[in-house]
Amino acid sequence: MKDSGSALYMTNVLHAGAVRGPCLGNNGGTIDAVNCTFAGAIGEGSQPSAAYVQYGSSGVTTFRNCIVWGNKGGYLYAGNGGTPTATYCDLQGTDPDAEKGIISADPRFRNPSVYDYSLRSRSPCGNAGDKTGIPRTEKDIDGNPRYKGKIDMGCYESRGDPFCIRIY
Ligand SMILES: [Ca+2]
Repeated sequence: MKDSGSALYMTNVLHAGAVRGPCLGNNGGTIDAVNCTFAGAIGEGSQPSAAYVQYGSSGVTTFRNCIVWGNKGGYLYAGNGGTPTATYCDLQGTDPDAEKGIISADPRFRNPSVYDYSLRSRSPCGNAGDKTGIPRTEKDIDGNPRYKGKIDMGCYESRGDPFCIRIY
């Protein structure tokens, strides 16, 4: 997905398993990504297969409550100037920054091999998002309430692992 000059607001988007090019690119546009998950880009093709590519210095991109993890070609790539802004995100290959809510830890996806990027229990992304401006009625990508405890990073609000009983 590439923004060439327009304004794009995206929320609760799962971008998984891209085989060619970046998950998201910005060439002079304004992108606001909230509660999105960018994961599993395979990295074929000639373009940098990063999760995000900044093509020029004029584009403005902000990531908030997003997970960027497991993309073969890299993560947030600002090749031609301009730097995306990220707060309350889990970013692979980035130094954690507690002041900005940035972590860099395995998000504990449930089963990426079958494109299940929901969160397991004890995910570091659980309850780690920023609720500013997000309405109480907000739903996640599956239509489940976003406000379950504090809000999570990524497109899925975690519900915890299924309850299991071990029978001997
Ligand atoms: Ca939560």
